[in-house]
Amino acid sequence: MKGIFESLRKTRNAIFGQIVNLLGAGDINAETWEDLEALLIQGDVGVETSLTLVERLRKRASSEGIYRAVDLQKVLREELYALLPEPKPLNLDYPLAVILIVGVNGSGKTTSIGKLTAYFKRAGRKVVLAAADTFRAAAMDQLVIWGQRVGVPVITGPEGGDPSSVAYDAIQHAQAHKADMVIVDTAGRLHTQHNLMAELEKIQRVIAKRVAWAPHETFLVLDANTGQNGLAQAQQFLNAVKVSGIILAKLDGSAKGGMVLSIGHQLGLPVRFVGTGEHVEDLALFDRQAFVAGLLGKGV
Ligand SMILES: Nc1nc2c(ncn2[C@@H]2O[C@H](COP(=O)(O)OP(=O)(O)OP(=O)(O)O)[C@@H](O)[C@H]2O)c(=O)[nH]1
Ligand SMILES: [Mg+2]
Repeated sequence: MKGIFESLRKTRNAIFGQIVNLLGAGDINAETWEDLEALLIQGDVGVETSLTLVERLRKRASSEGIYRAVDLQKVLREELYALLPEPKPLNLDYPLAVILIVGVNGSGKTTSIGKLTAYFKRAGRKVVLAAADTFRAAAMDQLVIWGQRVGVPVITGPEGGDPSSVAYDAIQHAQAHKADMVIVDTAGRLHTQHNLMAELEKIQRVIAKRVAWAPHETFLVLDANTGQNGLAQAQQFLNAVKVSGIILAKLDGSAKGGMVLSIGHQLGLPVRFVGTGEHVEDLALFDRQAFVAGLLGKGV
């Protein structure tokens, strides 16, 4: 089982290690700020967030009389941490909690659901899965396999059937069997597929009719390899459904972990979990301190 620190190895080696080196020696000058800004942007932190960060560092350097680059390292660590929204507890404390999972094709939705199910089962919850990706029979089969692996029931429907009715059936099954959590898988879609986006809204509406305040959490799964493009995708999903948090899948293979900073700063969304590999246990609850340590390395 890999943790956040290890999963950020590529991100750390690619860009953030260079940032730490840049702040390794010498006095701060105009070039330091320019190089820092360029490296942050290269590190998929996003232009807006990178500019904000550099501005905050400049202000602090000037107000605190910092002139040695090495003394900026600690300030950088603090400001990276401050960019991440303070996590509130997950909103799942209900007799029947419903989680809706959305995202583009192949982002890692179904795999993340398998891992999430194991995570919540360990926490003592009784989970039912809804295979509301009725687009492809293979997609439902994939979730059924995860259900068997983790040992929870999976409710499916006919191929090409209405995904909302699968969500509806899963909630009914959960109510009848005294389960306390339903996780709904959906078909991957692009924001340009308006009918599919409308379908998501419908699933959300049907769930809301069956269970008060549901879906209690709606997680958008982003592939960590998409970097800043993932943010543009996210914006479109936010227009269709009430996304409450991000699952950042495939962080282990990505050098673009810096995108987490702009997810928090530009979208105002918390990253809740990160995918750290392909196995059932490869899911880490997001932790701000571990994340910043993972970016900068243990020496900072
Ligand atoms: N290394 C790594 N691979 C992952 C992770 N999460 C998912 N994958 C892989 O990514 C691929 C796609 O994952 P799926 O879970 O099928 O993605 P999906 O979003 O359900 O895809 P569609 O249903 O087709 O939209 C699979 O090969 C997974 O094994 C992760 O955290 N790390
Ligand atoms: Mg899937």
